[in-house]
Amino acid sequence: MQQTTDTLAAKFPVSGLRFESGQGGLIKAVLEAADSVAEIYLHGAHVASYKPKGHKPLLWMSQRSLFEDGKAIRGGVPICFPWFGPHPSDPQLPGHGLARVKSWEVIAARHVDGDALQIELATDIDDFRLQYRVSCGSTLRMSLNVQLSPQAAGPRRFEEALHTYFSVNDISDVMIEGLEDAEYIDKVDGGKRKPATGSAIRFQGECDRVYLDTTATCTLHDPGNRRSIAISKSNSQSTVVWNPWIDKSARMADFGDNEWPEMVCVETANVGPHSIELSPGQSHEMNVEVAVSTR
Ligand code: TA6
Repeated sequence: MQQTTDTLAAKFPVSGLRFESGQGGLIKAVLEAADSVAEIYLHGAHVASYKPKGHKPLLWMSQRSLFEDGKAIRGGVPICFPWFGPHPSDPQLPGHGLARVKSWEVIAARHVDGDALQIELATDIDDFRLQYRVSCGSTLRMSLNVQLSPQAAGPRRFEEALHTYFSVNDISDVMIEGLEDAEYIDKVDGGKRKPATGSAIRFQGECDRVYLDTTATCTLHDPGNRRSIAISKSNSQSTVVWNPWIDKSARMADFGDNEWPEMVCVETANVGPHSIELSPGQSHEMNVEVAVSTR
């Protein structure tokens, strides 16, 4: 079925759900729940915004983001799959994989847990079937289910990340708790593996760290917005923390030179040593829940 705003509205007549032409003419689903509103583009199944009632938007979006087929959206929650970062052998392939630069199909929409609205999108990449559920309510819940086709010739391995960009008042005042006991790969220092720091994360420069063997809930303290954000997860062993700071921001065309103080990524992932191997017919589901509280 050709997905247009009209055919989608007719196929998914769920109260609080509508489909609109968004930025760049890309179709987005707007989920208006009792306690929050969210926007998800079919392009990349990309959660572009989430705003709980009484709070400023939780997710950050660059003013310079592209909204074009084949290009990643800079902000919100990009889905990284089936590889994380540059492709291991072919630099011509898109960074962070194919899932975020292709259009997905809406396959379901429903009310869940009383007053939350849920939309489900799906796509096929190689022998993998991806189904992604986004639930918009008093919290934001995202579940990425990956199944390897029963017809696949043999086991296949993949990396995945929900590369969430959080909006903060000023990165210099931000503190992240939850990763004090995790070793990490420091991509700002040659990819060296480093011991756990034993302390909360604060930012005084570019930060690009893959925390390992961690299932911990992270708490992002954002005093300038008088809020904290709890990021809890399941079936994820890696957490990535990123702020590009000044120089890296200036090198990205789709990232404003002065935007770096207002964002930080805390990414729910299975990457590097935590990549996932599936046998034909097997599936894996990674989940994350984002909850805001006033400080
Ligand atoms: O998650 C952090 C990271 O891997 C950084 O190294 C930086 O490249 C960021 O992702 C953004 O990647 P992108 O391909 O979206 O520009």
